[in-house]
Amino acid sequence: MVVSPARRHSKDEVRHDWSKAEILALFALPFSDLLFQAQTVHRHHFDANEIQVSTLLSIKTGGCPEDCAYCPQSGRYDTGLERSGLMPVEEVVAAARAAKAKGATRFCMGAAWRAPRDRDVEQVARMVTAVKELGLETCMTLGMLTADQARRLAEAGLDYYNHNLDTSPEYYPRIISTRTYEDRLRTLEHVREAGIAVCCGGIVGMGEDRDDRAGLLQQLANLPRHPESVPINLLVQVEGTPLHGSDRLDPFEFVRTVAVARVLMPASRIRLSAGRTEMSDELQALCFLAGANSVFYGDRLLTTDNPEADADRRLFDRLGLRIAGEHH
Ligand code: SAM
Ligand code: DTB
Ligand code: SF4
Repeated sequence: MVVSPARRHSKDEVRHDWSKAEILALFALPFSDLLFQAQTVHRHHFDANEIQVSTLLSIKTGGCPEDCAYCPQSGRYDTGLERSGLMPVEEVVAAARAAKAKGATRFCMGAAWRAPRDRDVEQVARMVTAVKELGLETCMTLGMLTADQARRLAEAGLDYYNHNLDTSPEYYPRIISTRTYEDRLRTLEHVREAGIAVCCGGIVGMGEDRDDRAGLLQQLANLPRHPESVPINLLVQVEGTPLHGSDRLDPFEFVRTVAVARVLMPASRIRLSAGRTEMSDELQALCFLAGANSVFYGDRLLTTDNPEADADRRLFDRLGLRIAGEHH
């Protein structure tokens, strides 16, 4: 097919050269115009009435050496969280089986590590293989990975790796001092090179400004390939963490962030992630209208609450949303 110059700028285009000014201009659109644009892009790339659901499990909880200011699992803050060591494979499989029975199609396992040791990777590789045997997609989030570790997980059959950029490069030093933005980008490269799909997003509501939200989305959208999955987390404020008591984000600004993510990364799954227990059904519906087409499903995130699966089912029914991969 001959590609005309006009077509190069059509709705199909997936760009990697977004400027900050362009992104801020999207944020500044009248709310209805931004949602219309996001919904148009969304419908061009996806079935707008279908939602992907992933269930999370914390396979190693608390006592993390890192100082991420939002995180209840950092060993540096007293959040009253009970620590636990790496879960036995059988327990992980039992949780995955239960998630599958509730309708999840992807199972995401998270560990409170700065980075896994090689022998940890061997142990989690066994979990990946066992969970896959149940017919679920697998995802892990374990901190920084070397190229070899990423390859090892790919060999075990890992489908997705979650590693977030969290915020803009400028705001980042206010949130984490124990690892750099560059470290994160390097792990993402290792995951890509190993052929594992990338799940990468961030957190809003950490006291950052719109420029930082635009800066985070710019980093994500200008990666050599867009992450297949982009979690947008609203900070869950946990007592004892430095960010507890941060100013709440205007809910419409949250919806705008989702909509801009949809426009910038048209073919990626945008996941409405942490923070849903604080959101009304109506606000979540606005997020779906803005292009979010994935959620965490099940009554726990890693250590904090998420809406009950049954409540989500009712919400999806009321909105006419179908769960991706589920038989109807
Ligand atoms: N330790 C690994 C790491 O940081 O890469 C994996 C687990 S870590 C808990 C996964 C992600 O959860 C973080 O990158 C962060 O984006 C998100 N997260 C952690 N605490 C959060 C909170 N209180 N509210 C919203 N998102 C949070
Ligand atoms: C992501 O972006 N959000 C999830 C998942 N990736 C691992 C984690 C949210 C954690 C919220 C705080 C907690 O439950 O500990
Ligand atoms: Fe540790 Fe991950 Fe929490 Fe940071 S976000 S403190 S690395 S568990």
